[in-house]
Amino acid sequence: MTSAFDHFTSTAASFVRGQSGARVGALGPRPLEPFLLWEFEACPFCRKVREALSILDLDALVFPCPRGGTRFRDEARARGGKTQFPFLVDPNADDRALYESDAIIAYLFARYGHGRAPRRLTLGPLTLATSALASGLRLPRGRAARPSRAPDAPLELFAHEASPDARLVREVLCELELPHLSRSCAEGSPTRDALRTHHGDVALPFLHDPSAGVSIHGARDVIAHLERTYALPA
Ligand SMILES: N[C@@H](CCC(=O)N[C@@H](CS)C(=O)NCC(=O)O)C(=O)O
Repeated sequence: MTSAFDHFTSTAASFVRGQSGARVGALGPRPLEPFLLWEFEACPFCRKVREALSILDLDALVFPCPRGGTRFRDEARARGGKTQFPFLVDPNADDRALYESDAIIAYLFARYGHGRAPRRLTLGPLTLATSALASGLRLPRGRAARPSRAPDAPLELFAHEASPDARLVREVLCELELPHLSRSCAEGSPTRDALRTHHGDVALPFLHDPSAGVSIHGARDVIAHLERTYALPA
């Protein structure tokens, strides 16, 4: 299901982004509710926002909108007025809706961090070029929708943006348009301790699927579950 090539290119993708999102940074006020995020894995603009969420240790309910997707794209357009990703809604601020990755990142660091975003996210064309290169290393994964059936309830993924294994899982969640609560678990995140308290010494990525009543860790087993449970023949 995942090959040595997948692991190599996913590791390379994290490398070209300087491991951005592997570690939690300076935190500001904590939101009560997870953000709502419409995005897709291979989108370089979306990656920047996902990195910001990992650095700020913020959770988001993710609605994957790959090309050709039918499950959430219309909803995103109806809610925000445009078919453009990333699209973020903050339920902690009167459902404030934001387009434009740089504006989203600036908003998140101003409100939930200590003001300024780290340089890896604010180098303009260089940030975008390295993010596009990371996407290119993994093409065609995480870009186009595949036939799937919807889960009864969103899945829950404990991971962080820079984890090569988590990327492989997110690609499948994206292609199958599976909504999921992304629980930020970068190094230094208290969510890691909470996860250990509830589930023992589990490896990341860790997936809880309430519809199937299972909790699984490790990219290979998580992906096998997603493919077996939700993928439909093309
Ligand atoms: N300037 C925007 C650009 C966003 C953008 O172009 N996103 C592309 C995906 S990479 C998009 O929404 N394309 C429309 C589509 O996928 O249908 C930003 O920084 O967020």
